Amino acid sequence: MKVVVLSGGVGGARFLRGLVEVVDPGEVTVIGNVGDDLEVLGLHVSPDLDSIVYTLAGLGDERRGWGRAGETWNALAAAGELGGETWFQLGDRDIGLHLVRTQALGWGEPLSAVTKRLAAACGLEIVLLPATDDRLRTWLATPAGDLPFQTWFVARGHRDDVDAIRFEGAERATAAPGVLDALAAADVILIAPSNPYVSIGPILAVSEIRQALARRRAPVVAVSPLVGGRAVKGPADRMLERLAGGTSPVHVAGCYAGLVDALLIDHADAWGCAAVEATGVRAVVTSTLMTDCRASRRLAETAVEAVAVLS
Ligand code: FO1
Repeated sequence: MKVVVLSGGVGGARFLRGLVEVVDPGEVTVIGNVGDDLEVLGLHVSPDLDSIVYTLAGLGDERRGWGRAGETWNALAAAGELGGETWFQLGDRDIGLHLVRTQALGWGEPLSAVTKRLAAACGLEIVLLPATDDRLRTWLATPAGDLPFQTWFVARGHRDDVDAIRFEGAERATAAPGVLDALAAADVILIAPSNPYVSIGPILAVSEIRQALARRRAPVVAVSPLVGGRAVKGPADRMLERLAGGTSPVHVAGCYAGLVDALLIDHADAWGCAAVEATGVRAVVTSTLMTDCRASRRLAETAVEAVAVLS
């Protein structure tokens, strides 16, 4: 069964870790968010792609959910002593990856090609594709002004309310090689339990990808990132409240209007099923909290099995 997953970073990576235990990883293609990418200390960082690589390779820091386990921070400390920026924490081992990527991009290799090499070098069996090779960056309009994604998320701890989201470069961006073919060949398309606005939003902002989903042949199953109307981690609940008017399952489904056939929601949100189903989207109630690998596997299994209730 060919499975395509649209994914952000930390939550998406945890979901994928379960998925590769229930389906053949060789049949899985992941389309990753690049709206969070940034240049820091001259290095090109792709946080969401890297969270996926590190998590699936067993190299990731479990507690943080980003970066590598057993990390040291000498290069960053030295940069700081020399007046360099340290607000975005790059560990020594992590920097190794960014050096390889930045050099390759510098000599003209597309992000998709270097991502393929990095994923293979880390032993990944899945295909990992950035949504686009073009420059696409997420910006947030806040009461404090327009902020680039990582300034809002990391430097300011996503404390600013978000009034609007903009994806710089999206209007010209085309899908990375392999993305549209994977979507066309998929037996099922999954949307990971990632933030619909800033993790999945940038992927859907690439019009070729949105159109491919709108005209899908395969069923699309999304997993809500909320449990009891609250985000497990990050600002998804606050964003939904402000931008969609609420944090119930139907507000999550509304972010994917016309693009999904089923939405997996947590038991704690089961009361919201009827409103979701009234929009023509099947609601499947399950445990969505990925507390450990077993929970991730069960969630992925339920997502894949949800296809059966759709046919
Ligand atoms: N998140 C933080 O909250 N603080 C950091 O200093 C930070 C550094 C960082 C370095 C590399 C990387 O791959 C991810 C990093 N993240 C950090 C996580 C990342 O910014 C976010 O989790 C994602 O962009 C949101 O999906």
